[in-house]
Amino acid sequence: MNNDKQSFKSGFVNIIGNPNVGKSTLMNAFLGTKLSITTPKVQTTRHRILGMLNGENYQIIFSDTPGILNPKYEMQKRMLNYVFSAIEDADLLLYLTDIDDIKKVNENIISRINKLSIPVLLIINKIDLHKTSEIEAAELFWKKTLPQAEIHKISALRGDNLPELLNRIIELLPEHPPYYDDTDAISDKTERFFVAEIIREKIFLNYRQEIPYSVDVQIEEFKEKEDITVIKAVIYVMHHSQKVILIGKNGTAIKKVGMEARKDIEAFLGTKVFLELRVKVKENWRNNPNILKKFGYGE
Ligand SMILES: Nc1nc2c(ncn2[C@@H]2O[C@H](COP(=O)(O)OP(=O)(O)OP(=O)(O)O)[C@@H](O)[C@H]2O)c(=O)[nH]1
Ligand SMILES: [Mg+2]
Repeated sequence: MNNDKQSFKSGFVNIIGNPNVGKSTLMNAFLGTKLSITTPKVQTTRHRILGMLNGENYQIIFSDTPGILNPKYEMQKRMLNYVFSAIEDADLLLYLTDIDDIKKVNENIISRINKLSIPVLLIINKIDLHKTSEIEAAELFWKKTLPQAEIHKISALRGDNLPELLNRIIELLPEHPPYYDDTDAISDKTERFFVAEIIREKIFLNYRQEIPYSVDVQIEEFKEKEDITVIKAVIYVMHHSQKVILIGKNGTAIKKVGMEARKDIEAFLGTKVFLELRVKVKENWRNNPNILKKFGYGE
C-alpha cells in the first residue's frame, strides 16, 4: 500500500496561449465535460479556472486561462495577470497555438517561458483545419522559438492525439500526494460562477461588436427548491445604448439569451431552472477596481 502512495502523481498543468486557440476546448476535452465556456470569439475566458481530473494513480489540476493580450483596460490587465500567475505556479506548462497565431507571438511571454525549468509542451491545435505542410512550417517555427519545449499536434475539438497527450502529461507530473481530497470536485469555482459563465457565453454568441466585451454577469439569487432552482441574474453593461441593444425590440433578444442559457444551466445543474435576467448600467465598470473586485476579478 505504501508503494502505491509513493507512486501517486499530482500537479498543476496550466494551459496558456493566445485568444481563441482552443484552451478551454482542450481542458473540457480532458475533463470530458463542458466546464469552461467556449465561443468562436476572442477573449471568451476572463478568469483562471481550475479543472480537476482524478485517475487511479494521479490527480491533474488543469488551469484554463484567458488568452494572452495587450491590456487596454483594467479588466484586461487582470486577465493577463492570471496568465502570468499560471506561468509561475505550473508543474507543467501547456502552450497552445493554432498555427494562425504564429504572427502574434508575445515576446514577453515567450521569454518568461524560456526561463522556466519545468517541462513545457508546445501544442499545435486545430490540425483538422490545416494541411500537413502548414503544420510542419508551424513546427519549425516553434522549434526555434521555444527550443526546450516538446511539440504535440492535436485537434481538441475532434479529439486527435488527446489520449497520447494525456499519457505524456501523466508521465511528466511530479510524484506528489493529491492536492485535493475531494475527488468528486471538478473545479475550484462555484456553481453560481458557472451559471453566470453560461449566460455570458450566450451573450457572446448572440451579440456583435463591442457588446460581449462590455458585459458582465452576476448571480443575485440562487435558490435550490425541491423541484426547481430559482436563479436571478443581472447583466451589467457600460452604457444605456448597450442596454437597449441587449434587451432588443419587445425584449426578444434578451428572451433568446434567457432560453438558451436556461437549457444549458438545466443540463449543468441537473435540475429544472427558473431564470430571471435583468440588465443594469454600470458606467465604465471594466476600469473600476472596486467593481472589478466585487465582480470576482482579483488582482
Ligand atoms: N476546427 C477546430 N476548432 C477548434 C478546435 N479547438 C477549438 N476550436 C474552436 O475554436 C474556437 C475557440 O475555442 P476556445 O476553446 O473558446 O478558445 P480559447 O483559447 O479558450 O479562447 P479564449 O478564452 O478567448 O482565449 C471555438 O469556436 C472552438 O470550437 C479544433 O481542434 N479544431
Ligand atoms: Mg477560453
